[in-house]
Amino acid sequence: MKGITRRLFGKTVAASAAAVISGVSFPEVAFGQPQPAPSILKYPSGFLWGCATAAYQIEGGAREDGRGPSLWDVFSHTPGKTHDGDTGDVADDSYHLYKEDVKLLKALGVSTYRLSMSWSRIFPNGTGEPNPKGLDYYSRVVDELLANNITPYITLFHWDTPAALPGGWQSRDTSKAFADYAAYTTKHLGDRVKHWMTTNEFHCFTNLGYRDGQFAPGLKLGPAPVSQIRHHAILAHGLAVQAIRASTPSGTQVGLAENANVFVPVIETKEHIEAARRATRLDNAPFLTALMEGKYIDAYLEQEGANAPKVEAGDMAAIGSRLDFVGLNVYTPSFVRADDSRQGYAIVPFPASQPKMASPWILLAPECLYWAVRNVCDLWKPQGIFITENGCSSDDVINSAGHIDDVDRVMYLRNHLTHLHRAVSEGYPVKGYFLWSLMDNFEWADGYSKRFGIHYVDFKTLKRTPKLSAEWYREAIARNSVV
Ligand code: GBH
Repeated sequence: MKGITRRLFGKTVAASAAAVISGVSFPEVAFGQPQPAPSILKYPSGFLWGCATAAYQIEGGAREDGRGPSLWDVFSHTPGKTHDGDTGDVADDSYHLYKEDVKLLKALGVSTYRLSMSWSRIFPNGTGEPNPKGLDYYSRVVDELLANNITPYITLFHWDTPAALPGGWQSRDTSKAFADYAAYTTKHLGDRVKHWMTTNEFHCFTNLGYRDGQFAPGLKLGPAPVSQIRHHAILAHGLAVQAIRASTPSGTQVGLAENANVFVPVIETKEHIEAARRATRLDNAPFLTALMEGKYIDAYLEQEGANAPKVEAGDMAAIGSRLDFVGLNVYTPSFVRADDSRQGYAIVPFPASQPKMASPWILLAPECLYWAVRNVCDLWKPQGIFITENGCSSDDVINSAGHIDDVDRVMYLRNHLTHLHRAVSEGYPVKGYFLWSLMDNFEWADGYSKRFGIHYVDFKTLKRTPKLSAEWYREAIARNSVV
């Protein structure tokens, strides 16, 4: 403001603003007066609030009561694969401390909890003889949740493939073994558990595990085997949906948790909105699109050419099995614009200045929660949508008063829930929201270096401490509203 005093500057701005708004009438706002509660950001009654976790990330007890090793045990014990060689051997020790975790949930006031089960706890060899002690653990967790009025939503597979299965997802037999595991487990818990998710995030355990080598089992295979692996993964889902329906009472709800790529139109015009929809369909072609349409779309088959998956009779019908809900794990989107290329859209890269959370891949763009819902609903009209994961890492520190004031996580959550509210208020069938995560845990290849919890975990003592974000979430849940 060189050469212009602040007072003068203020006057200039006021004058030009007055010129711009002359002839336009604004509603009267009583500045400085207490405003009514923002009822506009209230969620509908019956909206389900929850938290999410995954077995290998929280349980520990890796060698207890007959649990067999999973590919993540093998991978994390291989030098150089995870941050500092961290493993899930102990993690949050929820295998022993689950009652404490249910208390945390209870204190938040959530009505639901999304957890996953370790396949190799229940079938130590992936197939064959079940291990009753494994199932028993989950039965106790379920009872503890129900006794506290918290509805369990269970994911059958969150990446911890039993290590004993030959070839892992390279083998079609793994899809069948998964369906058997799904049948057995849901048959035994189906009297109390009414909501099941087959798998979590196809991209991560297929592409990242077998193509990029970043996740277990750490392989770098070529395009043809990888597209076959992706096929086995969605086939496993489809066969499991059928197995669950055959093994559980009617009324049981079946879905999955998928990190479909989310596209946000650069500007909300018809052409860019259509571009976002096209991108959603094409970019998710091997996974969600195949599930929702019961086929691989032509553009994907063309793109894969000779590497396209080998599909057997009946596969696509199983893959396209009707779902009761689609769960979406949403963290960050891509921005997209319409163009005159063959595919009809172009991704607009993030500028270097796009804000990020503590993990470099979590670029902040809270519109993603609205567009995740809208793109999927406009394309495929699912019966119900859950946000099965949303949250962020933050560089949490315990201050001298012993508090963790994660105002950045609160910002992230508040903004995402504001955009989700828009989807709800426009009538999209969003039934609930699961915050990732209940507590800090084993963050896969990042080990314990990234914290996603709304409860802080001291990994030496395993003590859980609510962060500011936990207090905030409790308040939002109590008021059923963005706060
Ligand atoms: C979800 O994955 C998982 O379901 C959950 O288990 C996990 O804890 C949570 O999100 C937080 O990560 O390092 O740039 O190569 C989200 C999908 C896929 C995002 C792998 C991070 C690595 C990006 N993740 N990706 S990079």
